[in-house]
Amino acid sequence: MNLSGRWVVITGASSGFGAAAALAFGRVGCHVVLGARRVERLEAVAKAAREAGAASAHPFLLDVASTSSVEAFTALLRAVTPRVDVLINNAGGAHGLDPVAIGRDEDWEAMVQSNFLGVLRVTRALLPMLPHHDGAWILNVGSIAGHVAYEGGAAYCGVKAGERSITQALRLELNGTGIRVGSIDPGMAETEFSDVRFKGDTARAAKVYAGVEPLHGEDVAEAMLWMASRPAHVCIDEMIIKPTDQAAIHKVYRRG
Ligand code: NDP
Ligand code: 8X3
Repeated sequence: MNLSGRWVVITGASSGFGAAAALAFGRVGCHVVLGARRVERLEAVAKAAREAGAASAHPFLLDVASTSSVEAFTALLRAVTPRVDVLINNAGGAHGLDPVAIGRDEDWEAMVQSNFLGVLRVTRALLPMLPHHDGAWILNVGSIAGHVAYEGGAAYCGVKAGERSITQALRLELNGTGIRVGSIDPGMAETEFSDVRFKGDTARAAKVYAGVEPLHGEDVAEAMLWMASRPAHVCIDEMIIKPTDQAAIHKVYRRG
């Protein structure tokens, strides 16, 4: 379906997949509404989306870990549009790679708040704005970590597995409304993800991608755009997208 003129809300749009999605949906003439905590970064992404062809671009402060922030974001959103055609629940990430034995409460809590509760909060707030029977989409960003666990990933893998359950439950709850619900579950992608996970230790973050051609934000954004532009009767329930060098979560081919 033609997405030109449709309203797309993207959480976590200040970097990585979210920023790339703002440009991808902007390029096809959508209105994009962008949420994240770093507003200056959002403003730069919104400007780039306008230059790429967005019908309009709105950068609004959003902390998905706070119900009052989600409510304030929704009020700003309602001031620019009564409807949302595509909601991309992308905000999130990993904090730390510690085994459970030495895991830290603040890391676990941050991951639950953004990746899991954030999706519930934002979806609850925006659901009344999604039209029935007109090709609307809720697209949650999960991870291959939600399919297979790894050492040091108990909390992150757990919340991404939880995100899959939210997607599945929501699809059942919305059956009959015409609102589509799906998830995109990427593998290794070079964004700010590892910088955040390793708390600014850029050398450690760079090692994650050493010798590998990882996914880039644009690869995932293009897949999101493809999912959202299927005809209204087609729902892509789940898409796993990985670098060719990553055959499985534990099997990565490294050159040199
Ligand atoms: P980035 O770190 O580049 O982007 C994360 C985005 O989430 C930023 O825009 C950040 O904005 C936002 N964010 C984080 N916490 C909050 C919050 N509490 N409220 C609002 N926004 C928040 O990483 P990615 O683009 O890679 O990550 C996007 C999603 O993709 C995440 O859910 C991540 O778990 C998932 N993912 C990433 C993979 C990878 O290898 N990169 C693979 C599979 C899934 P700000 O800090 O400004 O608030
Ligand atoms: C991010 C991918 O494998 O680092 O969700 O968990 S992984």
